[in-house]
Amino acid sequence: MGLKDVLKKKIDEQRPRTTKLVKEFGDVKVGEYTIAQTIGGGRGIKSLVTDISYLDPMEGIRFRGMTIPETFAALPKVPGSDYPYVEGFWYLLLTGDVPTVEQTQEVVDMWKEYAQVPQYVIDILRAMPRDSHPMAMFSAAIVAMQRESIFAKNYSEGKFNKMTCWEDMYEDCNILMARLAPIGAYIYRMKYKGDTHIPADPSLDFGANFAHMIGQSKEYMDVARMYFILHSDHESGNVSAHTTHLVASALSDAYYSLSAGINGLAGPLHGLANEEVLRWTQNFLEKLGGEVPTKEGLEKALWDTLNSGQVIPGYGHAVLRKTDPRYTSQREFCLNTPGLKDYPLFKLVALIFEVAPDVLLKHGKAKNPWPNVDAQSGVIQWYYGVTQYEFYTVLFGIGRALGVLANITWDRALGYAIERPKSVTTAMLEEVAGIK
Ligand code: NMX
Ligand code: MLT
Repeated sequence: MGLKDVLKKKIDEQRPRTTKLVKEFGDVKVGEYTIAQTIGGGRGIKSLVTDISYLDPMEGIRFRGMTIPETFAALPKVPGSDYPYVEGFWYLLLTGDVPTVEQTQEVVDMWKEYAQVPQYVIDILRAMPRDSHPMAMFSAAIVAMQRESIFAKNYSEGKFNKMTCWEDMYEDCNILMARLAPIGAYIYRMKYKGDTHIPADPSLDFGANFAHMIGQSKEYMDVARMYFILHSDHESGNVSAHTTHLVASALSDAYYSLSAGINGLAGPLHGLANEEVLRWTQNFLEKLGGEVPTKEGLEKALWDTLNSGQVIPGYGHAVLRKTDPRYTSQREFCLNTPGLKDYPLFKLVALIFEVAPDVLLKHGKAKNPWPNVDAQSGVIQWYYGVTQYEFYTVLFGIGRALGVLANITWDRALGYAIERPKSVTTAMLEEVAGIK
C-alpha cells in the first residue's frame, strides 16, 4: 500500500472517533481557565487537538508517541549514515507508522519528482532587496507558489468535498515540502555565497541534498537530517503551528497557511531566538577577544542582558519545565563529534548551561530557567561554517514545515472547524473578577 492509501485507511479509522467525541460527549468539560490565561496568551488552555506530537512539560516532545532517541532509532537510516531519512519521518508524522525502507523510498521518489522550484519563484527572490531578511524571502517564496495550489483550484471550480478535500491538501503539502530545501538553499547561496548556485543531486535524499545545495561537506548531511527532524513539531500551540492551523482553518490552502506560520516563526520569542543566541554569544566572545569567559564574567554578562530589559535567548519555555530534549540531543551530537566537543563556541554554550539557570532562578521571573532548542542549534551550524546566523530560522522553518503540514492535512481529513475563539472586554473581566 502506498503512503496515500495508508493515510486514507488511518483517516477512515480516525474519523468516527472524532465524530463520537463531538456528537456524544460534546458537553464534557476539558478544563477551566482563568483571567490570567485569558490575558496571558491562552497559556495552558486545552483548545487544540493533534495526534502528531505531544509535549509533556517534564519529558519534552514525543513524535507519534516516540521520544527523540526512540524516533531516531526506529526510522530507516540513509545508507552509510546513523541518521534517518527526513522523508521517512514525514511518513511517520502523517501515518503514525514507522515506514519500511520501501515506504520511505516512495516519499524520497515523490519529493524528487516535485522538487523543481519554478522560475518565477527565483525571479521573485531575486527582485527582493538583497538585504531582506531570509525569513521574509522564504515566506514570500512560499506564498508566491499559491497559484499552484490544487486545493484552491478545485475549491474555486466548485469541486470541494469535505470527505475527500484532504487529498488535495496532501498533494499540495508534498509539493511544497519537496521545494522547501531547494528554496532555502537558493536564498542562502544568493545572499551569502556570491549568488553562485549548486544544482540538486538526484542521487541524494532531502537532508543530504540540502547540504549539497548550500555547498556543505558530507558530514553536514547528518546535521541537516537531524536538524530538520528535531525542529519539525512541538504539538499545536506554538506560534508557527498554531498560525498555520488557524489560517488553514479558514480553508486557506497550504501555501497561505505555511507562509503565515513561517512569519510567526520569524519572531525573536519564537524561532528567531536561534539567531539571537548566536548574536548574543558572538558579541560576547568578541568583547573577550575570542576567549571563553570565566563563570563570573559570564554571570555578569547574563545579568547585564536581564537588567537592560532583554530576555536571555534560548532559555525559558511556555510549556517545558525542564531542559528541552532537543537541546540535549544536539548537545550529545556536539559531545560525540570530535572537534566540536572542544570547540570554543560549544564550550561557551556549555558554560551558559551551567550558569544561566541559576541566574534566571535568582532573577525570579521565568517559569522555566532551562535551555530550549535554540540555545544549542547555532553552535553546530557555526562549527560547520554556516555562520550567517540570520539564516538559522530558515533551517528551523524547513524542519517546522514537516510538522505543520502533516497537521493541516489531518485538519482537513477530520474536518476541523474554522478557529474562532471568543473575546471579552476588560470591563467584562473586571465584572467576572467582582471588581465592579
Ligand atoms: N530571559 C529573561 N526573562 C525571561 C525569560 C528569559 N529567557 N523567559 C521568560 N522570561 C520572563 C518573561 O519575559 C516574563 O516576564 P514579564 O513577567 O516581565 O513579562 C516572565 O519571565 C514570565 O514568563 P514565562 O511565563 O516564564 O514565559 P512565557 O511562557 O511567557 O514565554 C518564552 C516563553 C519562550 C517566550 C520566554 O521564555 C522567552 O522569551 N525566552 C527567550 C526567547 C527564546 O528562547 N525563545 C525561543 C523559544 C523556543 N522556540 O524556538 O520557539
Ligand atoms: C517550538 O518548537 O515551537 C518552541 O519550542 C515553542 C513552543 O513550543 O511554544
